[in-house]
Amino acid sequence: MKRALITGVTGQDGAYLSQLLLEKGYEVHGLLRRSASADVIDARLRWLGIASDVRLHDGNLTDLSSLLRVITEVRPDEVYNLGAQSFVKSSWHQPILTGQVTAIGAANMLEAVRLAAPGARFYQASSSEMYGLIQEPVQSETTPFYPRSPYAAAKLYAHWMTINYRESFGLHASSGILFNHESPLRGIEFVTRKITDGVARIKLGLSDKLALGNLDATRDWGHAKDYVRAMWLMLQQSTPDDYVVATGRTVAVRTFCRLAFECVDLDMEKHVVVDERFLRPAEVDVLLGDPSKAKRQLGWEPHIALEQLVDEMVAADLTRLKKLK
Ligand code: NAP
Ligand code: F7E
Repeated sequence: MKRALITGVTGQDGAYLSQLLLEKGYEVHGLLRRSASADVIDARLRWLGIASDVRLHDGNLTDLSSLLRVITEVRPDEVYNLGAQSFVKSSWHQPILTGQVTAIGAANMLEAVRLAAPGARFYQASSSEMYGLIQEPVQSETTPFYPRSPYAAAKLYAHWMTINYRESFGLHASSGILFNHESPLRGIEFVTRKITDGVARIKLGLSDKLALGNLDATRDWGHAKDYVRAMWLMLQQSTPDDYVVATGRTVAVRTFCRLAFECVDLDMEKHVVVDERFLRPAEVDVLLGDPSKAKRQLGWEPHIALEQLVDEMVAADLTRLKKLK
């Protein structure tokens, strides 16, 4: 039985990846940072019905000693580094913390793997945010990076450290440059979930307005379930490498919003207001990924279309909120 260790196991991707690996017969271990809300921290794992199947270990990405202890205890075959301060907007409010967790945290994981489990395969959660002020209209593995936030700068450091550890120490370290991916388990602060939650509230009469920021930004949005499969495929290759994971279609926030309102037969124009508080100091206007390398080498392609994703998210938020009513 293969053993996997996942950092960020309580997040959106950590939950879906745990589910996928359990289905494949893995023993799944997760790093859990201490929280004052221990009773709700595993909500996503519970939502998927797998909380009791994932073995949780107390540790923190900023504490190398804890990572060394956990890796020594678990002796993983595969390590997925998904833990991060992942909200771009917060990275301007907490730039140093973002660097400590998202950048140095990845370096800590690479060091812990190099010292305690050098034969393990390593996955780094890189991000399309690294392209930032895009240098090519369609972004691939060869497109130059131009980070536009403390988050993106931190991810870029972690990305290059992953490549460096592969080249310097021969670690089987791969990095997935994942474009935005969403699901009913997406954090409520991200725009897609904020929209589907807002639409459900308006439909149920709990609210009348939805305040958003830049409606013109466009993103290449996929489903998290499809994207965790790409992570796993990367670690099944004999040679480590870097891959773009995307759908190849980009739509504006406004379009996502319109689709969500259409799911419940409402007109977004009557409910959406623009609030400057949700604008960013520097914006990433457009992202559009070219997943052809992942398709060619991993045999990966997305199965869930944007319209299906929006439907699923709106339906899940309606169900959640009806229970609270
Ligand atoms: P998420 O839902 O925000 O989850 C982040 C996870 O990191 C949570 O489990 C969080 O734990 C954990 N974490 C934060 N600080 C930590 C620390 N100091 N020590 C240990 N764990 C810590 O993110 P996601 O959407 O699943 O994304 C997974 C990864 O992919 C992240 O690295 C993200 O930056 C990256 N990524 C995401 C996307 C996307 O569109 N979703 C695209 C590209 C890359 P708590 O539950 O305790 O907060
Ligand atoms: O913003 C615009 C906002 O916060 C998307 C993370 O998973 O994907 C995510 O980062 C767009 C931006 O995600 C609101 O200005 C408008 O242009 O959902 P988001 P993100 O910043 O793209 C990447 C790939 C990651 O790696 C990150 O970890 O939507 N927008 N109005 C808004 N965004 C938010 N959050 N809230 C609004 O009200």
